[in-house]
Parts: sequence; C-alpha cells; structure tokens
Amino acid sequence: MAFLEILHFPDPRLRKKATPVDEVNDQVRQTVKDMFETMYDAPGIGLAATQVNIQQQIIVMDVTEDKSRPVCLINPEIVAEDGEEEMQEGCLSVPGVFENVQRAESITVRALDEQGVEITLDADGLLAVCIQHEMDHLDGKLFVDYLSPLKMQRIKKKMLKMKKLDPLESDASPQSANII
Ligand code: K2U
Ligand code: ZN
Repeated sequence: MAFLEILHFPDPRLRKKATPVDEVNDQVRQTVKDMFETMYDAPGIGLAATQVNIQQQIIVMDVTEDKSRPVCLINPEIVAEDGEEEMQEGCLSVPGVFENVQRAESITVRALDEQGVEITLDADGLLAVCIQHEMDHLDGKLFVDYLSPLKMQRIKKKMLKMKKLDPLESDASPQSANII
C-alpha cells in the first residue's frame, strides 16, 4: 500500500508537461497501483501522474459508485470528439473548489493499458469529462485555467491561505517547490 502526496495549486510542479511512457514495465505498473490506491483513498474518481509529481503520461479513473470499473490510460490521445457539455468539476489539487467547465460531450481515446496493449475507448458523460480533466493535468493544465482571471486569483489566494494554516500538510523537504 503506497499513498502518494498530491500536489496542491498553485504548486509550479503541477505545470510540468508529462512525457510519454517508453515501456510499460513493472515499475510503471507499480506507479499505476500506487495511483489507484491514492485516488481511492483521497477519495476521488480520477488522478493524473502529474498530480503526484510523476511526469509520465499516466492517468487512472473510476467513476463508478462501487469502485467496480478502474480505468488506466497510458500515453492517452483523444482521436475524436463530439458535442459540448458543461459540468461542475472539482480537483484533488484544488481542494474545496467546484466550478462549471465546458468540455466535449463524447470522446474517443487511444492509449496503452497496464499490459502495454493499445486500446481504444469511447466515452461520454462523467467518464468523458474525467478523461479530459486528467489529460489536461498531463499538459500542466488545471480546470481553474478555464475560469476568469479574477476567479483564478481568488482561488490562488484561498489555496495559499490554506497552506499557511496547515503547513504540515505539505512536503517540507528542501526540494519541494516554493508556492509562488
Ligand atoms: O484530477 C483530479 O483531481 C480528479 C478529479 C476528477 C474529476 C474532475 C472533474 C470532474 C469529475 C472528476 C477528482 O476526482 S475531484 C473530486 C470529485 C469527486 C467526485 C466527483 C467529482 C469530483
Ligand atoms: Zn484535477
């Protein structure tokens, strides 16, 4: 069992772009396992490797009520999308903030699974939203980036205040990034 530390906005490490996974090996599979454990424990319905300071193109999700459908996408690529849908989103890296974001209503994603086998997934509804949200993380993009500058500033101020009130919550190691 390994729970990974989830980075919080505006930590600059959340802005790093993830690189493609060259080989789906046992180390990658261990990362996937740790990410699922961290996601279920949070609890959340999705998690991108960027959020746990791993710059690899790996996302995990499970949008079911009973945790019965874990989905892992490695090197995901959206190959088709259709329609528009607005849905309220949250983010484990921006705790306590929920805002509406517009995204494609349905998508087709090509990726590798945990065995390194290429898969193609058609998704709509909450799963489509979650995949787009997690793939944004791999590009260093957060759902708050879709909001107005004023809202984004207010959220940044709120996150910084929360960090000051609970410094032990964060990694105090010297290499941890300073919040800007
Ligand atoms: O990236 C994350 O932080 C995971 C999100 C995934 C998500 C974002 C927007 C819409 C759906 C899923 C977290 O799971 S946020 C917490 C949450 C939990 C249940 C439903 C919605 C959001
Ligand atoms: Zn998120």
